[in-house]
Amino acid sequence: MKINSITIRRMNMTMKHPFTTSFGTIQQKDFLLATVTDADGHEGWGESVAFTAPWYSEETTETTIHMLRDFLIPAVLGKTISHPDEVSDLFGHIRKNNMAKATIEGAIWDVYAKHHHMTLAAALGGKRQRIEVGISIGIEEHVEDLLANINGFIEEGYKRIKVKIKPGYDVEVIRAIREAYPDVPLMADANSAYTLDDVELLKELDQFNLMMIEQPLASDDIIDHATLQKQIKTPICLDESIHSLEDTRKAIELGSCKIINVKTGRVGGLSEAKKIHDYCATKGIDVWCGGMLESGIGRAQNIALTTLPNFTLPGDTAGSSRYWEQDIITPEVVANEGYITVPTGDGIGYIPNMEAVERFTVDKWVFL
Ligand code: OSB
Ligand code: MG
Repeated sequence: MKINSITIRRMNMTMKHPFTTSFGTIQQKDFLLATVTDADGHEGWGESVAFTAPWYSEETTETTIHMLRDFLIPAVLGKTISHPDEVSDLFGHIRKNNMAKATIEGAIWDVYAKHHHMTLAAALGGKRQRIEVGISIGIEEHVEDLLANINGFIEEGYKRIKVKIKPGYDVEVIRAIREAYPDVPLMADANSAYTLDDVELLKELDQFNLMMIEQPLASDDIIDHATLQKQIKTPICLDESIHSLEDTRKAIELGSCKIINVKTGRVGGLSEAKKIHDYCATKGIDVWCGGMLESGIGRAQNIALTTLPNFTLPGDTAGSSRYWEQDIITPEVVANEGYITVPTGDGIGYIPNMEAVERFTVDKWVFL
């Protein structure tokens, strides 16, 4: 399969509702789409999950443009590859910048699957025909608004609720949710907002039977998380700290977590995500697929990844309507009673809605 052309689009889409985490609020999504074509005219799509500002990780929309234009696209354009796993070798001389790498690698996986007339899910080795998903709910200034949001999503059929916490918005908020919903599968994501000085407070969360607490401590830490895990019953799930299979191995060996949130962008692509999935399966560590408020293209990739067998816990891939008035794929992603049906068309299985894609495009570069 020869990589014939790559198109990068800078997109600007407005989310229906602002989404607030401990690191800030996002409503305007400024991100990139990559389209890769092979010599037979198959077209694969990928999405960059970097945000405008380096809040979640060090990458931004601007750094991904720089990396793609000056390093990553030149490394693959015109090359012939037989399998997407080879892309990481072509990128081998480029350190980190995982979200930029995953943008191209995801598009190459999609072309590869289309080239072989199979679904991306099947190309990855996934077998599920539907995946179980939960919902990630942002911080609200008033707990009544949070409870109203939770209620709305439970009525829509979502069965696992994730809420964001931060210092000053934690134990009492979780207590209020548990009083209203004693049995709902519930978890909390701190996005690195605490330190080991907060151990007593984090221990208080043990009483609420949470499925897990996601990334309580520093975004680059696996040592303090191991110390914390020894002192709390709630399983720790790592998100920000895990960038590779090697990070995963070290975190598991240290006892830093019992669960891993796999995000393709954070780990540099679907091939690395699959390796992490496979390794965790051998270690009895559950994984689930995280989200980055993606458009339908990134969501489609997440759905395909989640068909792998060790994605045993519901992910954050909610339906399109949770984020957008109009998504950029046809059909849109629909979550029904907490399940998404895996599409059966070739590649990502959803068709980019070019009218919508063009409408949200603010810049475009074609590399031949
Ligand atoms: O930490 O998982 C996270 C959104 C933006 C940045 C980081 C995170 C999130 C989410 C939302 O939790 C996931 C989604 O709905 O796509
Ligand atoms: Mg997270």
